[in-house]
Amino acid sequence: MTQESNALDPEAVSAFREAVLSKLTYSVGKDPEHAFDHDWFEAIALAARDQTTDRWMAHTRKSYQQGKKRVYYLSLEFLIGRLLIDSLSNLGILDIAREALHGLNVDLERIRALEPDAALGNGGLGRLAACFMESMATLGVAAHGYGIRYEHGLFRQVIVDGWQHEQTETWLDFGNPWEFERPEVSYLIGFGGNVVAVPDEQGKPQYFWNWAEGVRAIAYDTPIVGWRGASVNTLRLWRARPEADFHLERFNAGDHIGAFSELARAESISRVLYPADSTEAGQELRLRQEYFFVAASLQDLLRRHLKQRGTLDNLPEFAAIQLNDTHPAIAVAELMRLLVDVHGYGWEHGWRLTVATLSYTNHTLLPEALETWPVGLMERMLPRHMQIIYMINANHLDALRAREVHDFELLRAVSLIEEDNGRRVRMGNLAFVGSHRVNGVSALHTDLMRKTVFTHLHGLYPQRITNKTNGITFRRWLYQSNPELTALMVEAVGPQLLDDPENRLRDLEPFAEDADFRHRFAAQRLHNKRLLAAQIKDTMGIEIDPHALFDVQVKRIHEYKRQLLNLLHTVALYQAIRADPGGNWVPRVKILAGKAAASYYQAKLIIKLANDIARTINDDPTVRGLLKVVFIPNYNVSKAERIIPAADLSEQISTAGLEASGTSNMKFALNGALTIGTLDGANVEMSEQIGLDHMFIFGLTAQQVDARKRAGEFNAEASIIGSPRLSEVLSAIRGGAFSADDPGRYTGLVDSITWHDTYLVCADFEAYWQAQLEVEARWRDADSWWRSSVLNSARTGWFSSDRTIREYASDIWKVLPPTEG
Ligand code: 26V
Repeated sequence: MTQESNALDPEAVSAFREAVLSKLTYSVGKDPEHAFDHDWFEAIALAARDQTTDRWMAHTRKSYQQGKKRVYYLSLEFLIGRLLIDSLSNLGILDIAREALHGLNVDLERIRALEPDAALGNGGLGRLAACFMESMATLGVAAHGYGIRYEHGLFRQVIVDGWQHEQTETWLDFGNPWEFERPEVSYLIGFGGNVVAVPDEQGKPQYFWNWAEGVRAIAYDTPIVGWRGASVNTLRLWRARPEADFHLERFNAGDHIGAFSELARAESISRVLYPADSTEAGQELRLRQEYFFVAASLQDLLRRHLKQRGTLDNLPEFAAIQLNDTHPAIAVAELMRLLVDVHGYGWEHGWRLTVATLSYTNHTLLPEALETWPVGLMERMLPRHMQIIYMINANHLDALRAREVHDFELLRAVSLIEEDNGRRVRMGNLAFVGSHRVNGVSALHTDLMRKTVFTHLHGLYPQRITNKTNGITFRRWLYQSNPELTALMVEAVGPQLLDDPENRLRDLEPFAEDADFRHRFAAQRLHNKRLLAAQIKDTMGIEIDPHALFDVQVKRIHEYKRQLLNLLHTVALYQAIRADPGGNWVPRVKILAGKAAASYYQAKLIIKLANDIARTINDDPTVRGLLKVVFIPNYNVSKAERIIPAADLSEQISTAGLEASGTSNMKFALNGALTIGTLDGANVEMSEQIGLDHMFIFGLTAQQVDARKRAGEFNAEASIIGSPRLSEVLSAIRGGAFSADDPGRYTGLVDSITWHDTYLVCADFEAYWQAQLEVEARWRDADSWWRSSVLNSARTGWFSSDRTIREYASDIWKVLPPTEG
């Protein structure tokens, strides 16, 4: 895409070329004659980083002078992906760089593929944090992201004989050209030990925490540049180091391993990202990670605030701290500890400052993902915090009793301590009471927060819960990942589209009626499909027809996301084709990808089933390629950038009420795919924006799902008996039609959904089948399909993360004027 509207400035081209050559020589230490592609990558990245750095300094200086309020986004995950094209594109020098490198016989496309993904996140939550960082820089919101610089990001998925295996991801092996190490920005973080109360002059107890173990947090900064270099913010990630490198006396005494044990223990904190996205909460190392990054970040931001303002009295006027899920919720207790124990504030005053500064985003209502920590563990690891939590809880419950709330069940539900299965601290409740705003990530999800998990707290604090529907950055998910489609759109509606897609995308609507435009739109998308097909052929050896309907489901593998429903449909289609091989079938390619948590057996079995089904169908000559199934291994941000622009059909089929928002749904629609989906998460708002005529909505609603749950209706026998198609599919899978080597492999899986269909896969099967028939009918009517496709792109502007951030900025952080309407 040509984002610089005029012809390239030859001076800029040669200046960039010189900059790259200079980096290659003096920073990488290579002669261009002997440089490997990886050396070129580093040189280009460093040259781009210099340009970012110039703006970064200028912007930071300006923001200090202006004394703006700052936003601090605390997140254990930032799923960034690659940064090369992102930086060049946002700096407005992508074409300049390409041309400059061309002159050196270096192909930017080849170099781009060498950059490892920064996969410091599991899925939607981490990717949202990355989109938000980019949007905040674009909108000029002075923001700092705070997180952990994991040495190993999300594992690499390899598929061996159809099963997922996990391998470590080593993204830092060749260094990281985007970051600046800041050894001088370091804080000591305490763990364990005990608390002593010493009376002050007035006889009031003062609390001193004598921690037993100290770990050092070292800052690493990555500049994040906004669109057209509008502004540059900082992502500050902490690395854990021991207080002392190793124990010299122990080493000299011959204990060569023990001398390093503290080092290993300290460094384990930033060693690896927790690779689960909803299970396995509750391990000690995880709590150490949470406290480590929260404590370092709060010390850092309080130091900055004090340096600028001289007092913490006005903290909420100049700092807004957003907690990305409950992972940083210990911030409530830590901020109180810092204000009261360290900075000498009275409890009440400290509490007012804390609540006014913090806000919390909830990203899931799944019970297994709601964090709670055993009281015993907390007392051992963070004894002072446990006291503070007890104190917050006592005040919280007293305040309710003072308001004549005496209902025992209610008090029990809103308490910060769960008493039922061993005493545990409820981090969601802690985050809720310690924040002035608590938000959900789509209208339905927010509504369900009010009605379910937080219903009692909502009754007590009715103003606190607010909705902020998620968004995505169009710079990455349209301009960078789909440059040709972007160019076509710009040609149609003008270059303003690039600066104001939220409003200007709509200008594409009339083009849905323009046959020539539709043709070109479809042709461009065919080009993307060819690219993906070639990649699949190269990497997996599977031949797919680019003219077939590309039906795509890519996301973490989870029972509630119902990849299984998609697979049941695949088998039903397969059986239908086999029954009538000469029929007039719509050629279709089912594409799936996603990672399962290592310990999530059922999810891993679903991956195996996908691969078993793929092998059987792809090898069956009677199908004649009319149906192909591909499970693309190791799904990540870079693969998403290639897969999403090539999709015709986007699968968003979670059990209604369980997907908080979804964000790939928005990426697909923006790129022209039509959605088949349930009324769940942000699909609801999408159907309002795009129109039901241009999506395939099916299945039980959240209300109907809830009614079944209340009635305990999970037995699927009736659905199976009522659908001969479904029963045939299930008996084939159960009977080993896809697992001849181990015919019983799926017996348990099929039995479990038959007797207890928790995610209502069978209940929704027929509706899904019917919706898929509509998909096929629409696909056959190319005019109608492409009209809808154009309208999907045209009507997705509202899902820009710029809109989402503007809402946070005006309603929660108060760093921008109120939004209209
Ligand atoms: C929970 C846990 C628990 C234990 C270990 C590690 C870990 C990591 C993450 C989580 C929380 C998962 C919540 C989550 O990812 N929610 C997703 O958030 C997206 C952005 O708001 C949203 O689009 C998805 O619908 C929602 O599932």
